[in-house]
Amino acid sequence: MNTVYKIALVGDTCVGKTALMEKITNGDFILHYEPNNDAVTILDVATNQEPITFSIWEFNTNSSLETLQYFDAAIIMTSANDKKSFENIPYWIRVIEKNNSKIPITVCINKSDLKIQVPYTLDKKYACFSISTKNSDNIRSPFVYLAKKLLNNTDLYVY
Ligand SMILES: Nc1nc2c(ncn2[C@@H]2O[C@H](COP(=O)(O)OP(=O)(O)O)[C@@H](O)[C@H]2O)c(=O)[nH]1
Ligand SMILES: [Mg+2]
Repeated sequence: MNTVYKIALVGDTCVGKTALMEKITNGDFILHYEPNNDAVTILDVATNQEPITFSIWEFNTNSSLETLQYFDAAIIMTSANDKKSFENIPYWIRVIEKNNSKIPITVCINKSDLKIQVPYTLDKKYACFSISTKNSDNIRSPFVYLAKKLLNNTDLYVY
């Protein structure tokens, strides 16, 4: 059995968390907005070290933040056209680190297809990826980064 790593996908509403999960599981891109309850997506990742499984939990406004203590990693998502979603990055970092100080965190700036740049300076210790779920641009990168971190192997190759 693959080792399963639990990943928390957090961020403001409407940044594209569900859209990314849908894209990953079946390649569809949802155009309309549907608020959803916690949803879990399973992603099997083949690597040159060992196959692993990510169990990705999308957090919404009702999610218990204390459950973050049971996670192995976190993705904070923002949206390129939503200034507030950037202003909330420090809040998410605080909440994650309060509950689980050691897990790897990555920031994902979604909707890069909109060609908008919100000026924001992120602490260098957090990896940051600009992605477009809509165009599938760079959507593997946060997961490859987390796989490398979790398997503690910077040379890890993800197929
Ligand atoms: N232009 C653009 N729109 C996106 C992208 N990803 C998601 N959206 C749109 O953003 C809205 C909110 O997406 P959703 O996944 O429901 O957000 P969530 O609340 O974070 O789960 C939807 O209308 C999506 O179609 C993207 O990469 N580019
Ligand atoms: Mg959602």
